[in-house]
Amino acid sequence: MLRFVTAGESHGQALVAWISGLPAGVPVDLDFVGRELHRRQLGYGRGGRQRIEKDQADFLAGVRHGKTIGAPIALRIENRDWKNWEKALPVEDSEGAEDAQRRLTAPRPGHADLAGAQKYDFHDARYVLERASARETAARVAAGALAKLLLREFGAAVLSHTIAVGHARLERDATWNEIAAVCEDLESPLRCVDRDVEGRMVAEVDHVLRAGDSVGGIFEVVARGIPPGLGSHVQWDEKLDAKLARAVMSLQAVKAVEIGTGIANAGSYGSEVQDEIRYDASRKRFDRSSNRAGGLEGGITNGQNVVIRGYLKPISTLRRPLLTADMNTKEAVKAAYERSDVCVVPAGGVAAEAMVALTLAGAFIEKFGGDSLEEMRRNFDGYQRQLDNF
Ligand code: EPS
Repeated sequence: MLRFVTAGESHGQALVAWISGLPAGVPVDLDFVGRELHRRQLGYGRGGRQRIEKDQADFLAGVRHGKTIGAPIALRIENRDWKNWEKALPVEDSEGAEDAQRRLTAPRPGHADLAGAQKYDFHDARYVLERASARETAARVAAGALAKLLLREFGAAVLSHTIAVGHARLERDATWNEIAAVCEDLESPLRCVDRDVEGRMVAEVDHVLRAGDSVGGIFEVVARGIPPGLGSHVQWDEKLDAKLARAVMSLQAVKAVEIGTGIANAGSYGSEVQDEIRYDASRKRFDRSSNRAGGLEGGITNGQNVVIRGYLKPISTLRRPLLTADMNTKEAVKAAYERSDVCVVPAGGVAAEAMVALTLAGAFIEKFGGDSLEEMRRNFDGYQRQLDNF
């Protein structure tokens, strides 16, 4: 079973990820991991923090001579900003340390601040926001890069692009080649495949920057090369669409998840929604005339691209803050403002790629599992023969 967890506060020493269940023998391309981390840091509308950080994963365990060894993998991503926070977030308490604390007692509507403080009985949201921060997604992206490297061995890839920022929205489908090209283009401001639409997205970000506001949007993750038969229809917690929805929903600020064109489908007739089946004799594979199901039927992959969208609410930190109630005085005050991003849709997409890749890699391991990559490959090849002869 593929498992991973993270640790780390946004302004603590480092983020840490622990990943277990990858087979031995998966080549670990460190440049690829670094590039994935870099991609997550990009995007128009990010705050000043990205000029401080240059995320890099240091592998501490589980990778030797450039390959996984089947043992748990541990990695660490340094927070360069820590040096500015050592006094505010010291590990050991000391005389006078209280004065250096950067307390936050005016909880931001929409943030974990108040609910988290109540839950843990803190009268200051600092420890809550430090862990709730989307900085944590850097650790997920490093773990996700390992999942992508496993998927790559089986000819599968996971990418994403931006569908909407605020009111600016891409109203057409994007091809895989377009998505691949925009993912390659690290200069693209918002990773949208259409330059005109992207221009309108940039204008949305400019507008909120001026107004002291923030903006959300929609990203779409597409996984290609996924064989039919991953996941299962037999039990609720084995359904792969449910696992993917949970994985993407777990990302900070994601408030809705859509598989394929699920939202539009709910308002359409069956004949307009279902993807007709045909047989491609040259590939010896069944195929579809369209992919509104987003590659999943009954909780099982059907061999089409897996398509999953995440809907991000606007960031809850606002330069022109909303009203709130102080946690201690209970007085009506303006919500706290800290340096922040105003738009994170492209970064959210990269983090979602990682979550989708980890979920799909988990499904691959469940179906084709083995202790080594070669054992897994034998199982995969045997299944391909089963499909050839179906
Ligand atoms: C975040 C607030 C900002 C973001 C941060 C997430 O951090 P800071 O307060 O240090 O400027 O930049 O995201 C990252 C640091 C990152 O690498 O994604 C928040 O409150 O969630």
